[in-house]
Amino acid sequence: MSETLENLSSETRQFPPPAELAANANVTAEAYEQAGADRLAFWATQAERLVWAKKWDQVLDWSNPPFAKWFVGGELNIAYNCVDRHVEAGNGDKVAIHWEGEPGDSRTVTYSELLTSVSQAANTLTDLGVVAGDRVMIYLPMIPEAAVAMLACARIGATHSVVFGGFSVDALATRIQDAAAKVVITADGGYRRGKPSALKPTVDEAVARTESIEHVLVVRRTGQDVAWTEKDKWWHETVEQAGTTHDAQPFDAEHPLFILYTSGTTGKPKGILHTTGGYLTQTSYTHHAVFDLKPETDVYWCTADIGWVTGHSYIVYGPLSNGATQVMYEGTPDTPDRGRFWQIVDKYKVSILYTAPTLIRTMMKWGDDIPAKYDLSSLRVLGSVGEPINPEAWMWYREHVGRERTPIVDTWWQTETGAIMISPLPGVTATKPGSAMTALPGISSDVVDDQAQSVPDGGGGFLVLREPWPSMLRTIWGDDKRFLETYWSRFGAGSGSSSTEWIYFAGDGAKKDEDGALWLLGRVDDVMLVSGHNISTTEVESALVSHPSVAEAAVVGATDPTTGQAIVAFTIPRGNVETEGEAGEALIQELRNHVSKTLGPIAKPRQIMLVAELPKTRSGKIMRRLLRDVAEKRSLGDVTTLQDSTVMDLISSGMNTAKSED
Ligand code: 6R9
Repeated sequence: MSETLENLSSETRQFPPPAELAANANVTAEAYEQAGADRLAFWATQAERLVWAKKWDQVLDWSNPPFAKWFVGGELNIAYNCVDRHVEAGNGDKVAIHWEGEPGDSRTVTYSELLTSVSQAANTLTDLGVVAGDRVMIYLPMIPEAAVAMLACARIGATHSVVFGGFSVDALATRIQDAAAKVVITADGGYRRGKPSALKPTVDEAVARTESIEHVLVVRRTGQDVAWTEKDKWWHETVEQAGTTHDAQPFDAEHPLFILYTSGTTGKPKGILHTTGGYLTQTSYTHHAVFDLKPETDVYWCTADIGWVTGHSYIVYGPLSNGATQVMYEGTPDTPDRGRFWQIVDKYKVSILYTAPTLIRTMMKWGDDIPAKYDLSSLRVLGSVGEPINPEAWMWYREHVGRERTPIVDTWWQTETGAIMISPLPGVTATKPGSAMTALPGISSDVVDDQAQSVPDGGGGFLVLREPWPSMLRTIWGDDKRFLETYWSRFGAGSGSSSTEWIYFAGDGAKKDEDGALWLLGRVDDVMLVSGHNISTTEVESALVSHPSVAEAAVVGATDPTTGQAIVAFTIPRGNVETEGEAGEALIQELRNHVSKTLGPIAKPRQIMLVAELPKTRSGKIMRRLLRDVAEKRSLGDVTTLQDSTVMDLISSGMNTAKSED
């Protein structure tokens, strides 16, 4: 029993899908039945969304688990599916990308123009000696060239590896080395927080430190000065001068499409490898199903960076394979002011918005009056991804952005899963604030105890996937053993048990509520063991965020002489809340009591710190590991993936002067 997670919170609010959306939904409840009756036939039907140069012989080869092959024998070209076929269908003049630069400049890219650019970039890469199977690093700001570069690689069968613009020399060099990449595509810089922010110097240093790079292609975005080496070529002097047609060749369904590095908890980053046919099938289907995309009328906007898997699957491959019109934004949400996101929604009449809980909580902190100033009536579906969304953040999103009309899809997935796995369907599911609800059709997820037994409704434990899925990672680049150990060795056949079932363990904790709906509870590494109870960070954080004075909270377990671990909370107050002196002390006491009342005395934080910011990764995930270091007064571990390194100095100095509560 002590191995499963406590279920402390309960939620009774529920929102049925809007009638009109349900009546016209792309996907209905029937999909669950079809997939339930024959999962592989269901995925074969979804694969028909794509154009295949050669049809597959077998949907799934799972004879050598955990190494899956999907659509065996099939051949297709990804770029053809994302670009050419829409032009051939007569939609060349349709806008693919409404691009908005941070300083307010903008560009419109139609599908025909995208085809020209992708063809030119494919021709240039070929001229530079890049052939199918080679690796190309992409280190770019959020500009249309980022999508063009990815599609050009896919078009010629080169494997791309995108690294967040703004990652350090170290992070970039390690990734170049691990992938043994031949070319880097970068820019002079990009705009962030109202200023040009250089990228090229990082590339120069990383290239100098590594052996494999032969050429560096440089997009001119900011016009800032750059140092030049004999490996460098301007994008506008090569790609933009290259031949405008390119004949796309088909590749095997299992041809490597991209490597995306995730930091992992320790040591060397893991190169997550995705391949062609299964990946595009599932990203295309889920984008159509989960967002109910109507390509003729919708304007879709995913606010992610392309350096995150969300940018790969739901800016580039999913939306473009579906012929969507989308918005792409270069900069930060508070440049020139805190209304920027809503101004963009209003300007382009965005109808589907996909963003992250970190942004929603930031907007909550900034105040309700900001979105209230804009016309957001074009919105019809809202999505969330990246972290558990606290019920109160969900309600805020519904009320102040969706204006109580639009459904919210909370989508759970990972770099490793490649595409959305658990989510409501906007025309089918009655949603509960804070719950990702159920696995999508064709996906089998479960919550199990440490013996791999399904927990009953009302119970918590480990989130696992019981059947392979089309967009699953195929391995860790160059390290099959680590792939097996990291994802397949905790439960089932890969754990050395007598089971023959291969079970993928995602690293997340979850619970099933009384109705069987799924609630994600954060990474199991973050679970706190307090007086023999396994308490999830998410539940305590959500209890804090449910207090009207709190915008955001991060909770960690710190060693405690009496309880084993004690709960330490870092809390960001909402904009209008008084936190100085006695008011701050009183708020802290009130918050401790609030958590105790909401979840029970076992979850009462020992200590609460009021802070202005939390340490986050570039994709907005809270780095609890660093907060644990602070709470236990250790020196900080690896900070290379931290978005803003000054945040930790502020929090640490606050911690050293704070006194412990009882
Ligand atoms: C797409 C993405 C994966 C981890 C995942 C989980 C967390 C993502 C979530 C969520 C709760 C959601 N996560 N979506 N937790 N609810 N809707 O984020 O990929 O960057 O690899 O992170 O993010 O912990 O395991 P990635």
